[in-house]
Amino acid sequence: MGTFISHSSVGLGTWSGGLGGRIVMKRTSVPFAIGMLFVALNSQAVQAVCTCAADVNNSGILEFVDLVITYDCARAGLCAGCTAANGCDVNCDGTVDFVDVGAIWWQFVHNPGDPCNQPRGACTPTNPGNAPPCVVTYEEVCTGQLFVGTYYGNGSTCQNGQPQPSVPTVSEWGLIAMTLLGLVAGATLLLRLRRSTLPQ
Ligand SMILES: [Ca+2]
Ligand SMILES: [Ca+2]
Repeated sequence: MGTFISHSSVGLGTWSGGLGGRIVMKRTSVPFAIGMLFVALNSQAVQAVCTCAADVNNSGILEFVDLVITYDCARAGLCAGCTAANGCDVNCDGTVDFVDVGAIWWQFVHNPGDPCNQPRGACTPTNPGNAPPCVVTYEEVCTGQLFVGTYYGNGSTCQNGQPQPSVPTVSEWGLIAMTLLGLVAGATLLLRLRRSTLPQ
């Protein structure tokens, strides 16, 4: 089988070989490769910045109608009013949902902290009348005057219109398992000590 030799156009080194090929990296190209990696990572970091822009109708000010427009987009896909650069996807996660509504509300009432990164969970709204039976949003938005709903805890979700409790993460399961193992080990040790101190 013939040998294919390729020269990288960005100077990252030379790859040679057919199926049994090997990578040959010139020593002088290593710092350049590291530099390119930093450039790539930095450009990704710049792209990842989200301004959490709540002026979804691009009117120049944050107003209650921004909230209504985003609510209608999340509820019924009525998104014609979302004329900002990111539309109504305020938190830039690729979807328009009630967390975006929460992020607007957070700014509308001048709450401190990052409006796009607050804990969220399932909520069963009672207001407005056309609200879905279960939405995922921030607790304050859920229980406040916007949704006047019941909040089911951070990390809870909605499935088929019903709130679902939060499931512990892998690390939380690990902590639970370690605690149980520690309790069992402690009880075993106590039992052995008791037996050893009993008169024979
Ligand atoms: Ca606006
Ligand atoms: Ca979003």
